[in-house]
Amino acid sequence: MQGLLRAALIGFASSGKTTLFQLMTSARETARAAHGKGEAVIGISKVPDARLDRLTAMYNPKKRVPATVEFTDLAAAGASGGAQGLVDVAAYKNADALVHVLRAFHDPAIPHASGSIDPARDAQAMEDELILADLGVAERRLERLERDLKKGRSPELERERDVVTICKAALEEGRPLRSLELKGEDLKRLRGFQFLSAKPLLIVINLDETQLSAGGEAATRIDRASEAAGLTSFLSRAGTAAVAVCAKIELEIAQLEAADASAFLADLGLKESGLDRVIRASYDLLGYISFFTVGEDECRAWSIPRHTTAQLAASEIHSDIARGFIRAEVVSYDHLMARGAMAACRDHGEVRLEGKEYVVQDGDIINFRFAT
Ligand SMILES: Nc1nc2c(ncn2[C@@H]2O[C@H](COP(=O)(O)OP(=O)(O)OP(=O)(O)O)[C@@H](O)[C@H]2O)c(=O)[nH]1
Ligand SMILES: [Mg+2]
Repeated sequence: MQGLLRAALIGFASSGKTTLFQLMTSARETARAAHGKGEAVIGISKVPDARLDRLTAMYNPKKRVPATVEFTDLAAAGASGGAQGLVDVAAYKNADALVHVLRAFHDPAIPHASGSIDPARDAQAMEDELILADLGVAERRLERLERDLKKGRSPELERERDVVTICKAALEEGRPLRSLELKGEDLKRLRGFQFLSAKPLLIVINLDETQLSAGGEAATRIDRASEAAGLTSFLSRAGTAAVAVCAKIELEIAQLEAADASAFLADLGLKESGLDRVIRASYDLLGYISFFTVGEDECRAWSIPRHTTAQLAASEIHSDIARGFIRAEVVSYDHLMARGAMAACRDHGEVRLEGKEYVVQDGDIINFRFAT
C-alpha cells in the first residue's frame, strides 16, 4: 500500500521521542519495556477524523476503520556523544517523513547530551547528520556510476550521474535535498536512493508546559515557540514544517477520560489533542488527503497523496479493484451531509460516475465498480 504513511521519530537522547510515540500510538509503557534499547518499535496511530465520525453515525456500520499512520520509535544511539550516531540510516530508510522531536523543555533532572537546551543548535546538528549520511551515499553511488560509465555509456546512467552530482553539490554546501527542486523522472531517481535529507521533515518542538499554555491561538503559539527557539529561518525551508507539543503533559491528558481530557486541553488553550495536531501537520507536510468508503458493514477512511487518480486510489483497497476498474461512483462529503442520505444525492444528480483518470478530492465518498 503506497498510501500508508510511515513516519520515523528521530532526535537526541531524552528529547521525548518515546513519550511522543506513546501519545501518538497509545502504546503502553509495559509493551515498550519488552524491547531492548536500539531496537525499532513500530506503532500504529489512528487518524482522528470528524468526517468519519459523522459518516459512521449516518451508516451505523458494524465497523469503523480510521486511516492509520505508522510511527517508528528508536532510542537515540548517541546518548552521550551529541549528534554523532543519531542517524540510523537503515531504520529511517522506508519512512515517508522524518519527525524530529526537538527538546525545548527544561528539566534539571534530565540532562541534555550537549549540556544545555538549545533547540536551534539541535535542529541544525540533526540536519548536518542527515546531510552527512546522504553525502556518503551520494559519493559511493557516484563512484559506482563512473565505473559503470567507463564500461559502457547509456543515457540513463548519464542522467543518473548528473542528478547525483547535483545532489552531492547541494549536500557539500550544507543544503538538504528537500530544498532541491527536482521534477518528474529525476525525483523518481532520487526516491530510489532513500536519501534522508530528501524526506519531508516535521519538527515537533517539545515545550515546557508553561510555554505551551502561554495563551493565543495554537498557530500563533507555534510561531512564537519557533521564534523563541531560533527556528524561524529553519522552518521556512522547503519540505519542513513544525508543530509544538508538551509531550509529557499531553500524554498524561490523553490517558484521562474524554470529558476530563478536553477540559484539561481547554485549560492549556488547546482546541485539539497533541495526536490531532501532529497528525494534521504530517498530512499537510506530505500533502495527504482522505477519501471514504461507506456501507452497512464498514465505514472507512483511506489516505492518499493529493492528485491521486481514481484507479490508484482503488489499488489502496485492493489490487483486484484497480485491475478490474470500471467506474467510480463519487459523491462529495459536503453534498452527502447536506442531503442527509445517499439516495437524496442520487436524486439530485450529485453522485457522479468517474473514470480511471479522475483525480480524487479530499472528502470524496467513493464506491468503486469493478469486474472480477
Ligand atoms: N518536563 C518534561 N519532561 C519530558 C517532556 N517530554 C518528555 N519528558 C521526559 O524526558 C524523559 C525522556 O523522555 P523520552 O520520551 O524517554 O525520550 P527519548 O527521546 O525517547 O529518549 P531516548 O529513547 O533515550 O533517546 C522522560 O523522563 C520524559 O518523561 C516534556 O515535555 N516535559
Ligand atoms: Mg526513547
